Amino acid sequence: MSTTVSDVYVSRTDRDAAIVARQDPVIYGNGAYADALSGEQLAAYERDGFLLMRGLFSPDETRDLLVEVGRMRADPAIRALDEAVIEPRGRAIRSIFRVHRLSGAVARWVRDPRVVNVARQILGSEVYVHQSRANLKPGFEGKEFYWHSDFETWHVEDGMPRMRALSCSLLLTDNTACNGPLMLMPGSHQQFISCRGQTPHNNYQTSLRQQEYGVPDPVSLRLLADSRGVEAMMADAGSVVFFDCNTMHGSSGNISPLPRTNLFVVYNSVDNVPRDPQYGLEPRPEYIAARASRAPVVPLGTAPASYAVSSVAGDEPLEEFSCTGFPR
Ligand code: 6CS
Ligand code: FE
Repeated sequence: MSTTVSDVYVSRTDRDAAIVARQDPVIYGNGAYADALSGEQLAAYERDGFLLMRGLFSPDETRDLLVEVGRMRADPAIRALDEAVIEPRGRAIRSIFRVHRLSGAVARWVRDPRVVNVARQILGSEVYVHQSRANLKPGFEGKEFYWHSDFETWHVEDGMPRMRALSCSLLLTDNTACNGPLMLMPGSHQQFISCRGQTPHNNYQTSLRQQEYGVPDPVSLRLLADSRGVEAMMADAGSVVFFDCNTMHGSSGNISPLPRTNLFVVYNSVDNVPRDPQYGLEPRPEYIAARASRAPVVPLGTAPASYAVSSVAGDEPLEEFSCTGFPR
């Protein structure tokens, strides 16, 4: 007799929105799988669903990675790739995905023990990169990222089984009150908002520019916000925000003259490997959700001496990115 495993986190149906209590731990194991965070930091992450670590990377390291993102932004070969997502209105690049495969410096950053060991400790296992991206949010043009749970998308559209993944966001520019800082709802990771509306095929072709499915309803958002408010991650460049895959977050548009450029890596537990997407959806492309390349991230023994591109020669072999019309 075939048994169908009922989905704990049903979403994207024609049923009304609903709020479901989280059925997964936040910290896996007892936080002893790696030794990166203190007991106090772990407790804060478990309570809030995120942790801000100010000044985790030095100004030099942060500047070198910002220069590297700027190089990718200016490279016509990269702009021609699907990995480069354009703003919904205008021509500026909104995000560059799979940056850990397009840049040796970023390939090194995702292995930096200051970030990957936090993920290994919280997720209680070895981890691999489910997704990486640079959200550029350029001055004047950077549009908002409306409220959402990443897990809601990764569960429905990528088939990620459980809440055993997290995002690590390195602020490459100061995130201020004026340039659209990342905002999170403390405690929201403990509730899963089931969203109404069936996902169209190839949804990613619009959702990465402006999300229209998997958008939580205002009543549910109000309930989460009324519970413990909203916190804006206003911090200097070099700071890092770790946030749980289900923490409700978003950011306003950037009409300031200054960019708000953040580098993201999504670490998923090797014990939480995505299956098929739900509802018969086609798997999203590799540059958005890793399927072929799920090798566990091997932490560097120590933090690199520098992230200046000249210093990271000899890194992991980067996949030759295929693009028409430009030399490899
Ligand atoms: O669909 C995704 O995977 C992406 N969408 C959002 C709004 N955040 C996570 C991720 O970059
Ligand atoms: Fe997100």
